[in-house]
Amino acid sequence: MKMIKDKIAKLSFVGVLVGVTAAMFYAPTAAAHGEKSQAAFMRMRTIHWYDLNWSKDTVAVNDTMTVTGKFHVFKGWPETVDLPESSFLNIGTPGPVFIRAGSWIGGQLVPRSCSLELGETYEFKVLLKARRPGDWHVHSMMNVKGGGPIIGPGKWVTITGSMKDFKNPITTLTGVTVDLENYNIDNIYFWHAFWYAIGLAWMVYWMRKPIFIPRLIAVEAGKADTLITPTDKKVGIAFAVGTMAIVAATMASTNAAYPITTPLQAGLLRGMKPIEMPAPTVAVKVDDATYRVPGRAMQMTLTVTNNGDSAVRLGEFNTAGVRFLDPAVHEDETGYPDDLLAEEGLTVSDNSPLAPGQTRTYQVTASDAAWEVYRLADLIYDPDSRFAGLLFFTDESGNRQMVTVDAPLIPSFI
Ligand SMILES: [Cu+2]
Repeated sequence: MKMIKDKIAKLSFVGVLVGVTAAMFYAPTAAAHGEKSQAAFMRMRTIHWYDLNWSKDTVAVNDTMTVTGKFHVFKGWPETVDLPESSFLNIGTPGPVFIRAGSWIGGQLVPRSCSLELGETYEFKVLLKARRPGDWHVHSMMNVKGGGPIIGPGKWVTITGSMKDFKNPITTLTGVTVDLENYNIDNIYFWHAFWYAIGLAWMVYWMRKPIFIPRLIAVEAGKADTLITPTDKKVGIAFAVGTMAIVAATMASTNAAYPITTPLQAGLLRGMKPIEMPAPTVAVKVDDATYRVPGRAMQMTLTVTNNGDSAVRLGEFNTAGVRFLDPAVHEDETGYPDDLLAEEGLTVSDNSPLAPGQTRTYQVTASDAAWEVYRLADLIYDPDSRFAGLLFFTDESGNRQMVTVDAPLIPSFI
């Protein structure tokens, strides 16, 4: 019995070793950064990012690039995510590999949090300045207070050059130009070192003499008073008065050196300007929607009515940043991230032009590895099996119009 136990112990130890070693050598390149693990229904039912454009995919240190696009705030916002009354337009990168030189929603600079309205569509732009060389996955992103990060599509961008060359000059209202990259750093180092040294000096002053046992004995023998000499008292007073004097004097000298300072600027920005979206001329009703488990596709039955005056064809279905296209109708020319772009992912039963006034029932299949890679297939684990997305219809003159769809998504099992 003992021998068997020992064997099991040995074997499990070997097992643990093998496991740990394997884990050390297994380092997959992460292609998405956080969004995959979030609940699929939340990604499909919060913010829809579209018309995204990354102005460059290679940029030198100190050069700038922009991330632009639109986002639609879905009106069927999930209960567990607070309403986007206090939201912050962010950019998802691993630290300041870029700095955000500016960000705008509807043409307004948004360095602070802002209020977004459900059902509205906004235009945004983020100006990035390259700082650290490497290959970085740059996401558009919205932080919602009480909700968390809502991560948009990410695209790989390469920064070339050397971080040593990075400069971040800014001219203050007092007319001084400083480099924010290292402005005031020496001053911070100096004052922290200075006060740390004074703290050490105070400790060293007392540590010159034995610290613990003799003092303990002296206190217990009732001779505590002998431990603090008149010189010690004078030194104590010198430290106390000196500290106050230095604080007062340097506070005055700092005020003299920087006579104009303002408090931190903060506060919610309200009244963000949405895009005036034209009323869609195509009406879409989702009759049913299903997805196979396991599988890489979802199917929808749509009843589409064209109320416009030009024939339309369905070119794209977009959900959670994944774009399913019918290449006969629409081809992407924006350099959209490969892993999120299903160039031939949209199959429509009859995608011939839908004439004005006509109604037709479409069988639509959106199919791509992205459905699985981005774990939209994990909707099966979610407590709310509903999806939402954007449909894009293209008319005869090439104009695209967006229609939102939203319906239950029912699994079917093989
Ligand atoms: Cu990423």
